Amino acid sequence: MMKGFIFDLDGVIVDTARYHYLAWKKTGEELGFELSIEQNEKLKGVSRVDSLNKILGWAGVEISEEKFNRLMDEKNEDYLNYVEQMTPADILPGVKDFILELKAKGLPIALGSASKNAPRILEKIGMLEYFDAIADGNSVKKAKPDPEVFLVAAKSIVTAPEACVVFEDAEAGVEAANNAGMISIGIGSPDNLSHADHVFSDFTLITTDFILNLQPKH
Ligand code: B16
Ligand code: MG
Repeated sequence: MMKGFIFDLDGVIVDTARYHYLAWKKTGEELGFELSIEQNEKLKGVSRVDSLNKILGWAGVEISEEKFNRLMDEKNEDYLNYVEQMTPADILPGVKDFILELKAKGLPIALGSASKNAPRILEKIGMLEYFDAIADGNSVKKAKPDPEVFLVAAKSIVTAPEACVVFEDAEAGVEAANNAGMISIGIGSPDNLSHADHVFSDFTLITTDFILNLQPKH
């Protein structure tokens, strides 16, 4: 039986990708570059530093370290202004009930997110207290697809990686879960998440019985 459950944040619990997009688009404009929705897709699950490096690469622009840091700070300020407007209505379909069902069975829940703003977002949507542990951009050095964030999460809930299930919407996140030896459940379209062990379009289609009865990979 699976014993530990790790949730990515953006794209799994809430859709903050549109806020990241609006904020990065403004950064792009300062660089004389228009960020497309397709390019924004490639920033999902990617850390803040790596996201700006990708944007600079697409824009074909080189900047000083000082400007780099200023653009990152400004982007985060804009992003946090959107986050401040978030409410429990922003929770994605089915995920809250799914987590509550696992909690009712006494099973541990952890967050495994690249975001440094994860606790604030969980607070705004009223879900912070549901998590037994939070592994996020503040607690790890290596970005997904490195398994570090999920291994830290599993350790925090004292559960062996093989007994953990990860819910992820990004390709790099699915790879990170696979690299950690965990079961990967993709949330979204099978077209982008072909390496996930199972893919569902949202949590209204997933039962806790199905998840609990999955077999460890090794
Ligand atoms: P921040 P996740 C990721 O969240 C986002 O998908 C990604 O677009 C963002 O750049 C990253 O968090 C860092 O976020 O700027 O708030 O630290 O999907 O890993 O929950
Ligand atoms: Mg995500």
